[in-house]
Amino acid sequence: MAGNRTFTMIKPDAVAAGNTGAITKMIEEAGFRIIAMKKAKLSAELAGKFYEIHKERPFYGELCAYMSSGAIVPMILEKDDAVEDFRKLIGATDPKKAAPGTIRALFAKSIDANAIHGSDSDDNAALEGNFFFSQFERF
Ligand code: 3AN
Repeated sequence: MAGNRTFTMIKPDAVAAGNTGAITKMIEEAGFRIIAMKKAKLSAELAGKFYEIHKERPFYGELCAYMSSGAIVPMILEKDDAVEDFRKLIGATDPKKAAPGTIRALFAKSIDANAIHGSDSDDNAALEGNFFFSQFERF
């Protein structure tokens, strides 16, 4: 059964461009409730831990350097079918392939600086949410 929570993170390119508010507005207007949210900055070491599942991929080093290059805005979100519906809202990894009107089509600069992260499964949503937030930071 599909779960009702997902995890997202507005990435350094979108935060630096001043798009945090516009992206958060799209998320709320699409029916997601914000359970937890903060502004943070990952060290390269913590970015490496977060993206450990991509360790063997050729872009891993670049990805960790990029994700620790500036502020991010992680959030836990709630909605029915949260993981699947949120992946639809953000669009494909490569913004050139992202459907019109999706967050990545509107705000992403490139395949690595692609504006926003969205969990790919219920299990990863729980792990990723726990990586950033303790129990008392959830509302
Ligand atoms: P998604 O975030 O859409 O689930 P994944 O899980 O394939 O995409 O990749 C994780 C992250 O790695 C992406 N958000 C993107 O920032 C980066 N990435 C994926 N593919 C590439 C690539 N070919 N070159 C550089 N970075 C990439």
